[in-house]
Amino acid sequence: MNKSKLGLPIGTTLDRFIRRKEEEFSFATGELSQLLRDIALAGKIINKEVNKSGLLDITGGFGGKNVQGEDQQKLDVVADIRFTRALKNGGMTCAIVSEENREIIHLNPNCRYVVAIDPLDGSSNIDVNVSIGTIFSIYKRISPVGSPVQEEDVLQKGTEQVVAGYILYGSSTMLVYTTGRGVHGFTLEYSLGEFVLSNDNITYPEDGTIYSINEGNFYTFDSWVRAYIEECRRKQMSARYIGSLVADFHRNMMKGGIYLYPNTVKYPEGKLRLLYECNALAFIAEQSGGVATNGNQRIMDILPEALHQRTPLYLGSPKMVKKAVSLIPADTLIK
Ligand code: AHM
Ligand code: MG
Repeated sequence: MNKSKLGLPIGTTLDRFIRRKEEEFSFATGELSQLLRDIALAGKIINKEVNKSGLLDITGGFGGKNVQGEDQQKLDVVADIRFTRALKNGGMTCAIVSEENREIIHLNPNCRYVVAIDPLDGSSNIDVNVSIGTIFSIYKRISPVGSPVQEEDVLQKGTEQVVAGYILYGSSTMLVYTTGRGVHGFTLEYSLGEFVLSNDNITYPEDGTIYSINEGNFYTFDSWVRAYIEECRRKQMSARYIGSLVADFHRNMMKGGIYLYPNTVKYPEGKLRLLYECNALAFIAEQSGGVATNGNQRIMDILPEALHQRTPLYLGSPKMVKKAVSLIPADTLIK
């Protein structure tokens, strides 16, 4: 049998893997394991909807706007409902912060976990059969269990995450997560309807040859970003940009590369959201050997001030990120 580095066979179901690894959770009561299983279950349901989206009338605009003023896709809304329902019914979550909701969603105050989630990221790719993803972070609340959830419970630094992960709805569907002890990847085995271990202890290559950035914004970037891109071009690196953060991240983690979403004229604070997009990927990157920074601060050290706060993001192989941020002029304060 093909054994993984952890001694568990490749093909072990996520369920069994979580049970075997329960001792990894610092406060192993089984609640976190259940919560992770709830997310996986909702992911399988979303996966079904994503797969048949061309057949049903669920692609395209919903007609509404999310809190960022962006058009909501029907599948964005569907995914938000599915995850909220799964977390509510699972009974382990006291509150959710979601890209699709302006305010905190309060669930059972007798629970101790807060979930920050982007239910369906890369929404501009939904209609065109291109990879999309779900991103999630789990935090332990600070205020006492049983009391109403406070802002301080959700505005925690990324360093406080107890679990982070993503689901990639790509050429195959994968769930990748970390509890702070390595990064493990599970592929959805369709005939079983189960996520099974396919990539354990994933290692982010120290260096790489892929750079991922929306180069259409070239002239709106700071000069140091333009200089970095020009260097990538001179070195004939590969430009790869899907426009779905999870897919771009996953490829770069597997092959070695850098993802950049700098501040631009349109997005002076950067586009990506700290709580439910950047922190989870930063945790996974660091756990696998990568780096995540906003240019002058480690992403996970940023103390969030608002639920939907944005940040510039430079994420990837340590050597590449180090090179990129070394070009930032000392007197430039990047937000
Ligand atoms: P979304 O949450 O509205 O889907 O936006 C986030 C997405 C990321 O997945 C992706 O990396 C980025 O926005 C792409 O932005 P752009 O189209 O400006 O390059
Ligand atoms: Mg998003």
